[in-house]
Amino acid sequence: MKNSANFLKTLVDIECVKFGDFALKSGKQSPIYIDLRNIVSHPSTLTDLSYLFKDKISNSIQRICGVPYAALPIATVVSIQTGLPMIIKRKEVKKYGTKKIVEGEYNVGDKVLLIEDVITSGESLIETIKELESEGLLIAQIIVVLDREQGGVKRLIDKGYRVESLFSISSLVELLYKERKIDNVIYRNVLHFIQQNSIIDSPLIKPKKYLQKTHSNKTAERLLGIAHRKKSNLIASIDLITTKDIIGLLNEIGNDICAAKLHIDIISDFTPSFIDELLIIAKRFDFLLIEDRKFADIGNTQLLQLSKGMYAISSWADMVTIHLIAGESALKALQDWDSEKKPALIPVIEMSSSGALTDQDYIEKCKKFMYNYTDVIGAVCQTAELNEGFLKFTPGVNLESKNDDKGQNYNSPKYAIEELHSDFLIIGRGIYSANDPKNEIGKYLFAIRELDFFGA
Ligand code: 5BU
Repeated sequence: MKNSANFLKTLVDIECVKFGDFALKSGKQSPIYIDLRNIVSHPSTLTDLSYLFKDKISNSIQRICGVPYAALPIATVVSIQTGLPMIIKRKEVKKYGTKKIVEGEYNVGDKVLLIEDVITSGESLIETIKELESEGLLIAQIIVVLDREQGGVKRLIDKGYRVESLFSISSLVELLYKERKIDNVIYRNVLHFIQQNSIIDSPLIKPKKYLQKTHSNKTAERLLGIAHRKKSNLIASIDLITTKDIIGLLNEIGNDICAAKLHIDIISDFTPSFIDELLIIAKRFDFLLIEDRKFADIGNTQLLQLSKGMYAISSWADMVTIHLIAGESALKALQDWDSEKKPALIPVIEMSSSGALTDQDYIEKCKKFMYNYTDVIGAVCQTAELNEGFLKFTPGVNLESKNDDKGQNYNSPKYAIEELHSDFLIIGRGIYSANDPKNEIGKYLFAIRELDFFGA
């Protein structure tokens, strides 16, 4: 049996760890490359690795499972070394026969050790955990071979799991440096890279330039402040039709959003007390409220719709959407309204639906006058570029980017931010229709943080 130092040196020898200048999928350059899959061709190294696992395994473990595919051989060897039976989680459910997702023998309630080769964001582990848990298995322990130190371990610990790693990238390079396998330039480069790329809670995260927008409108300022604090420019569109579902979802994802957007008139069991509940939750989780009413009438009617009726929108909404179809006079009426409680205005100047009539000509007409009104903080749009300081809100965002069958067009968060230069992403079904909205919103947060949206 070899010790940890020898094991790590062997990883370099068998090219599971390489140093140089590598292009990552994200487009970034990395001074270190890690791929433990090659280990299967080196049975003695695989055996050494299984010894490193042995001491760490809790006595209560009843089953071992590896995250497919890379960790499957590792789990197999650990199973042989420890005598603990293994189960396999399939990557895809079989289309015929048993349609099982988990192969092997197990009982509901069995305590499972989950093994992963490398952890970055923790995404594939979370996916596996979800599926094992839905089979009634308990994830009692998670051991990963190498932690890239980019937030994945913390994310899982925050979710309440017991997670350990055999090595972290910094412990790996420290050891290799001590053993003179790498020089101090590589050593420093890798440490610098880890610091720069830590996704979650990095003390190095700086606000991105266009979120440093200062805005004279108080509501815009508050929205920007929340987005900075939470490192989230996500606005959840809560298009649910019962108050219970809305409150339930906001309790789940409230920490991850800077604002919630509602269509108050689709709620089937609305009572004014729902607004009280909504305001308490918004305060507790620190997010703002947008009513997506899309006012589109003459000034006088808009004012009545905004402030009267059972929804009394202006009494609770921080922002409202409006169409500018009625022209400047209707916008002026809202601006001139003298009221203590007045939502900020977000004109819709371009829509996400197929065949929308909001063409370039319309957009330009809107832009001609909307900037003159201090209640206007930005606009809902897709491709339109806004004047400096105005906030761009973009709906039609979905990680799956598959359009729906009712004319909605979707872009990925990456596209919305990098190509459309959106400041705030509005996501509806992508989050509220997910089986696990909390987990799903984590993917959106990961996507935007990976883009350096809030990074240096
Ligand atoms: P979705 O489930 O992510 O497709 O929901 C999008 C939300 O944004 C939904 O409430 C729409 O009413 C809203 N929306 C939009 O999709 N496209 C637009 O151009 C405008 C609003 Br304006």
